[in-house]
Amino acid sequence: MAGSDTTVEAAAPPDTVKILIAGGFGVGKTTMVGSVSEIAPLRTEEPLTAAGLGIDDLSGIEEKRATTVALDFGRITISRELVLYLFGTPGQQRFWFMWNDLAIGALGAVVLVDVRRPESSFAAIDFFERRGIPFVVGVNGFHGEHPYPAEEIRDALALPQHVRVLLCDARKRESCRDVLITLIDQLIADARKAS
Ligand SMILES: Nc1nc2c(ncn2[C@@H]2O[C@H](COP(=O)(O)OP(=O)(O)O)[C@@H](O)[C@H]2O)c(=O)[nH]1
Ligand SMILES: [Mg+2]
Repeated sequence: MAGSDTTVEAAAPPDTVKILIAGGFGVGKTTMVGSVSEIAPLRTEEPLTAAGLGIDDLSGIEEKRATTVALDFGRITISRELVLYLFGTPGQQRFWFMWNDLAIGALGAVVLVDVRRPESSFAAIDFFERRGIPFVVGVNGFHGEHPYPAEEIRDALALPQHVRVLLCDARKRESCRDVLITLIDQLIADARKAS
């Protein structure tokens, strides 16, 4: 029948949003992208070598054998309307020249913090604050332990009240998903305020 009104409208494709997963060396960025991604994450890890001795601080992460040299890439579907592309940044200072490129087009970021050495993520926080890129802080407990409440970590990192601080476990999918959803909620709230 010509002009049939039974045509089913094709569902609109989901919005895709680029999110960075940042933070210091060995805080759990590659682990987070791996545990939350629904596609096999692309990793660009290289073994840690003697060249990093005396430069890369391995205290607390002595078991770390590899490090991200370009990026981690993963994807997570939040809803029919929203898919996140996750870009894990390299943590070592000598690879930071790549951060500016990775940040292009990113709507927001998760700054992961190792609860045992929060200062290793100061530079990442500074990076997003300077560029005005919204971020939430995920405090990776390591061994699932959270000795400090989120408010104490906020004070230690001198974060303003509007930055959300969440306790998380980079190894657990649900926990990482919660952090990402908090970031998305914040991005939506910011967009509503601006409009
Ligand atoms: N016990 C424990 N180990 C973790 C956790 N998150 C990461 N790791 C380990 O810590 C090391 C550094 O993590 P990785 O994800 O490579 O850190 P990145 O440098 O930020 O990408 C790796 O050996 C991980 O397996 C965690 O929550 N608990
Ligand atoms: Mg990594």
